[in-house]
Amino acid sequence: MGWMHTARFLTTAPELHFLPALEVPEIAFVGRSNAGKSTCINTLTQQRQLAFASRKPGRTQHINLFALGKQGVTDAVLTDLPGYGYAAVPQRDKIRWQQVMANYLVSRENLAGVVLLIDPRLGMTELDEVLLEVIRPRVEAGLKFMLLLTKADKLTRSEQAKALSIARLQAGGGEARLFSALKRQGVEDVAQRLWQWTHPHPPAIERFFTATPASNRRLTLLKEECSA
Ligand SMILES: Nc1nc2c(ncn2[C@@H]2O[C@H](COP(=O)(O)OP(=O)(O)O)[C@@H](O)[C@H]2O)c(=O)[nH]1
Ligand SMILES: [Mg+2]
Repeated sequence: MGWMHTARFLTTAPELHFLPALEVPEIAFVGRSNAGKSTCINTLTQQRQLAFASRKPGRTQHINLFALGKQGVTDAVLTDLPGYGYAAVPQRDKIRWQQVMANYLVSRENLAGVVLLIDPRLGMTELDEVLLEVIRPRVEAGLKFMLLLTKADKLTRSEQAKALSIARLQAGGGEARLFSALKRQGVEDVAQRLWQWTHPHPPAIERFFTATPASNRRLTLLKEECSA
């Protein structure tokens, strides 16, 4: 989907309060390190330099924002949150990072959706579950949520089906999907969902009545009739 390919580096920050306040909807990608997050973002956006932007020294533990939108007009933002659970990271850095992430997920006002990436061969880890708990109140209040099972090419068809049904239960209220960067499985589907999350349709009646000048006149008449 062309829209995702418009992704461009916007900014980077060590924690939430350094990020610019934005009006456009934002979608956060989260997951443990090695879950396939960079590969997924690169595949969806078809841009290798995005992961490169995130990998620059000093930015690996940062929140990185990428702007989306055609003709240079930003209509949505992708957030790349650093991966968690990497064993080699010192304990105090882990705790600091968990706080940065929790703060972002709880407080970012324009956050419209969260994509949680899971390697289905490992399943959900304790930190993934903590993250689910952190966002649960916002999901209940309408935040979009998707569990993305990465590296699906490493599973047989029956393993994929099993992993998906487990994930659907775990996603509690959200949705779950299979994804493979290698086989390009789920790429279009995920891109389309992210578009829908960030471009909610107006109610059907508005869509119908605002289609043409003639239908605009009908809408005006209808509104007058209703208020009469
Ligand atoms: N087979 C396969 N390997 C993948 C896929 N996505 C990522 N990987 C591999 O998994 C490892 C971690 O990926 P990466 O995107 O760096 O994970 P991140 O730490 O979550 O950003 C790398 O060796 C990738 O090549 C996929 O769809 N299929
Ligand atoms: Mg990465």
